[in-house]
Amino acid sequence: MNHLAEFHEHLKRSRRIVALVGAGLLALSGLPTFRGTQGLWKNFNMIDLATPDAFYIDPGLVWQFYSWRRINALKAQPNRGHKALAALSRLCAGQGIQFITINQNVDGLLVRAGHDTSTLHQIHGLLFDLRCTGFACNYVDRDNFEVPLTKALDEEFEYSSGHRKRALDEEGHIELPQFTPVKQLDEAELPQCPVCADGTLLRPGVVWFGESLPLQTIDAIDNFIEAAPVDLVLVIGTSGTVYPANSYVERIKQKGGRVAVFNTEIEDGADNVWRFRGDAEHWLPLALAPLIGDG
Ligand code: BV8
Repeated sequence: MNHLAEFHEHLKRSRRIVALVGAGLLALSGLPTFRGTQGLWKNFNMIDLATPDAFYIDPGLVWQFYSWRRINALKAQPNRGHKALAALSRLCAGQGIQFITINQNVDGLLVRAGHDTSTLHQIHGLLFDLRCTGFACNYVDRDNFEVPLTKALDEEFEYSSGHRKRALDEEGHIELPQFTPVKQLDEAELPQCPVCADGTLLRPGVVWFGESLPLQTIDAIDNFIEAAPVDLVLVIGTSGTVYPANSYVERIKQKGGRVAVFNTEIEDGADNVWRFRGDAEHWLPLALAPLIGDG
């Protein structure tokens, strides 16, 4: 516990704090992470579906994937980890602490947990924004929570927690979810741009692999990190494999910032990183208690 006490002392002295959030914060809200056995949807690797090529090749498949993500994100509830981070975001301004959250997740749960939206950077976008795929069209439909978006996307893909406890087959291997054929949808059955009105498809307002991040978001984060040394970066539920999200921690460390990792899987290290091994939902309220209270 002196580990926690030492962290608390630093937290109380910190004037500039960054939180970097990944899919691990979603785990206890019942949403899948991108890697490990949970990173699958109907036997498709989620990473392979989060690409422009996948959408170009089979927009119906990708829209079914994102419809499943939308439905499950709306069903999920913010957990105690979301709420602790949101509470921190709301009190910082009043206590003269400069704070931002860099959120890799696209499910909207931090907003629903009450996070100050002026300090929340959705670097990979949001499932509930839709964008036109037309080259010259800049139509965007923000905060669209409609379910289903079209009749063809009405199937409820249940992501039951049972998926997590995969049965073992006779050789003791983890059984992958039974492959269930995905419906073949044609473009006429998918969300279309009301402005183009010529069948041009809408796409989820997220950043796919191989696409650049929103420039104004990148600039805002760069400005925050470059303006003055960051005292503390909270690295919450992320494998740190996705660029450029994974580059921020090193930049903060190099300027003297301290690092606290909240993850179920953390390697040991002889450095001065605080390691909170376990569920982010358990550790975040304890770690942030000196500022957000024990509520
Ligand atoms: C860009 C939106 C440049 C979509 C997402 C080859 C080598 C290296 C890099 C690249 C490469 N090829 C391409 C790249 C760059 C690429 C990249 O990083 N690829 C990776 C796969 C190697 N990056 C990009 O393409 C980015 N753009 O670089 O632009 C550019 C410039 C100009 C012009 C063109 C291009 C864009 C990346 C954005 C991808 N979109 N999301 C969607 O969500 O559908 S990222 C997606 O992955 C999610 O947002 C998710 O957050 C993220 C996965 O990372 P994590 O959040 O870390 O999740 P993960 O499952 O990996 O880990 C979960 C962690 O939680 C684990 O550590 C686990 O132990 C822990 N955990 C589990 N349970 C708990 C827990 N922790 C605490 N408590 C628990 N209960």
